Amino acid sequence: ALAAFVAVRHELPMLSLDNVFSEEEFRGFDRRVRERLGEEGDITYCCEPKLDGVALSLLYEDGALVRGATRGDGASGEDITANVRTIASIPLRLLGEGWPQRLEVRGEVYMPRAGFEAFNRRALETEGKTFVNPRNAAAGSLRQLDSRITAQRPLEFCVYGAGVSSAALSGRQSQLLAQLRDWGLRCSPEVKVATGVAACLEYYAELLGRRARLPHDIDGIVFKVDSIALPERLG
Ligand code: D41
Repeated sequence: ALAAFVAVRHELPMLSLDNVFSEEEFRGFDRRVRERLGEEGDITYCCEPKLDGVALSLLYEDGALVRGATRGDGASGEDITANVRTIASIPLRLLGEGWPQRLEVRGEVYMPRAGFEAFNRRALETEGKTFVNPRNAAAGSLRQLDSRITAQRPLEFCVYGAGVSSAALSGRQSQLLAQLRDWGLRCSPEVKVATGVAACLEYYAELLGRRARLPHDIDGIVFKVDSIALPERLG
């Protein structure tokens, strides 16, 4: 067990997300995107469920996992490598070929509902206390100084993007996720590309209809301009 976690400064900040809470506000977001890009036509978005977990940075060197760190405040987090190494869906080595010598991926650690229910039942029997929700259970599980405890928790990981990379990656978010999947990282099966506001709203309605039946909690949907060069132009 560790005595404490060591602070990690993110080479590239882990940004946060903006919220919209209505169709009206989403249309406003899309309008601002088109205005700033000088785009008359429909914008293509990568639509992703917003997994309700804990954001994580994973650093791979020569294909080997060398560091796992929490997002923290976005500028710096904590080194939780030992805990991260116990999560089965996080590969210790990247698969396939062509990965950059140095590659940071970012994603969400979460506890699926079924695992949470089972874990909470056991926690009630053995310790007489439970976690309020899967998100708190995931966060508490990652905060363990003894990684043997983390190893017993039903945690899963889904990748949602890349950070630093020693080589250029795909210019589209959707293709980046497909590439990361080929390299052995799990990615949500619910990710879809949608062109224009109507298609985005359809994705939203469809996922909302299945929300209660998903294997994990979500606390929203993330719409990303699919062309990665464009968000950089958008600031
Ligand atoms: O599923 C998520 N929780 C999720 C979080 C996601 N699918 N995509 C995300 N994308 C980003 C950017 C666009 C900033 C790379 C995120 C987050 N950020 C995020 N998670 C926690 C803070 C920010």
